[in-house]
Amino acid sequence: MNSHTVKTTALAALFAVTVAAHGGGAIAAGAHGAGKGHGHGMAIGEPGDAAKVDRTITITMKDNFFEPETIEIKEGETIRFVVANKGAFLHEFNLGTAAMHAAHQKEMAEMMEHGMITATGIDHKMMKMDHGGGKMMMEHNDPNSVLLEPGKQAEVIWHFTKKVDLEFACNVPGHYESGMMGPIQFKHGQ
Ligand SMILES: [Cu+2]
Repeated sequence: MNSHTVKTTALAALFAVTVAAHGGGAIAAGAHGAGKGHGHGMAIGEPGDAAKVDRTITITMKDNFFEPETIEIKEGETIRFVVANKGAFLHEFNLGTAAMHAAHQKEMAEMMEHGMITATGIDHKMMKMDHGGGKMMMEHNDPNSVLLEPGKQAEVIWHFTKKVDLEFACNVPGHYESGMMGPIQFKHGQ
């Protein structure tokens, strides 16, 4: 299977989820939490090893923006992002390409439509609920992202294996559009 086939399959899966959601029936998105099979094939790097962290970067999320506004890293670095939501709304810190964020924004809009998330919180029961057919709702636990309620803090450890056009972004509906995103700039040298 080449990468084009993989992408197509993932898109088809995403489409199937959207259709199922609108049909009010079961939502099947089993691959959502696995990272692999989610369409991006981890081309953006890989989950980092906590024992190999090079640096820690503190990220503050407010309504609706990030501090800092840009992130600088070096190719090959493993970064521990300590992410704190100091706003009044639900926010996400997500590492990905612009295309990944666009796809994820559609998923989050579906999640909001179904009450799994609200403007200010996460319905953990809805997130884990079995909606029939033995399929679980998409649980929001990709290793390249964290979704945080107001006042919460969490870490994302990421190994940036190679230079690629990346953004950090919040894909809670409306936030990316209002500027809650920034570039990840790769710097040369050690
Ligand atoms: Cu946000």
